[in-house]
Amino acid sequence: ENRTGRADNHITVRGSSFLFAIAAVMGAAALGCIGWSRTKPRQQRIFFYLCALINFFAAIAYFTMGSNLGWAAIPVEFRRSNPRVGGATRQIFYARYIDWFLTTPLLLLDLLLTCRLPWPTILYTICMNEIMIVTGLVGTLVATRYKWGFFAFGCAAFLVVVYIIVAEGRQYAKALGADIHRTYIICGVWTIGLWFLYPIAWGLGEGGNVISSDSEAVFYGVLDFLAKPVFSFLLLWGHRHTDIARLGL
Ligand code: RET
Repeated sequence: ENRTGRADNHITVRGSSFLFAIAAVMGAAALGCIGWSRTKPRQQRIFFYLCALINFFAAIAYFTMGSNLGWAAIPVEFRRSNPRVGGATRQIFYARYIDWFLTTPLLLLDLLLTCRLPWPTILYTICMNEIMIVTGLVGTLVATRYKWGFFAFGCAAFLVVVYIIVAEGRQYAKALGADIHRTYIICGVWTIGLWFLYPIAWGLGEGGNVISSDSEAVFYGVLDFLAKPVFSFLLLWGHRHTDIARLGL
């Protein structure tokens, strides 16, 4: 049973309520970032504004998905191991990817401005990240097994992003003193640990059709909660004594 009464794989009313709950949390987090920013002079607010935008974008994306909008019915490839009969479709929320396209670069900016990487490296990392998101979107909309080709390109781009955060960023952060270094390590470990779970959710849900749409919604929802509001708090708390001028901003 689901909102549209279709038999195909689609979130239920409870799944929809979960999405609305996440939307509310994201909205509250965005307001929290704005409120907190007002304790600082305007020149010192860049991280607050980035985090507010990340959570505001996500609130709108989750409102969209909770409202049962921003999705397409994509045919599920028939496999002997898959009990679903031919002609079945799966609900694919492309709205997620509009959110991720806008918010993952902002999350990376939060992290890479913290370690003061040179701008060409930041630009390169963000473009690799966009390759990852767009190939994930294309892959999820493709009905045939070629989807896994796009997934592989996305994973390759993701590994470049991971390398820059783990290897290059860490070197730069170390030069900025103990406080900034610690903030970078905490937020970097948090990011890498969580971001690795997204392709797993993709493979089990949108890609492989192994878990239900409701389970996928909860999987991504919990990840997004940890990767956006909780990340924002860790980063802004870590920067509470940072003079932004030290980061060349
Ligand atoms: C996809 C599929 C293609 C391969 C890879 C992926 C990774 C996605 C990631 C998404 C992160 C999203 C965040 C959202 C905001 O909170 C696109 C699933 C590697 C890492 C952090």
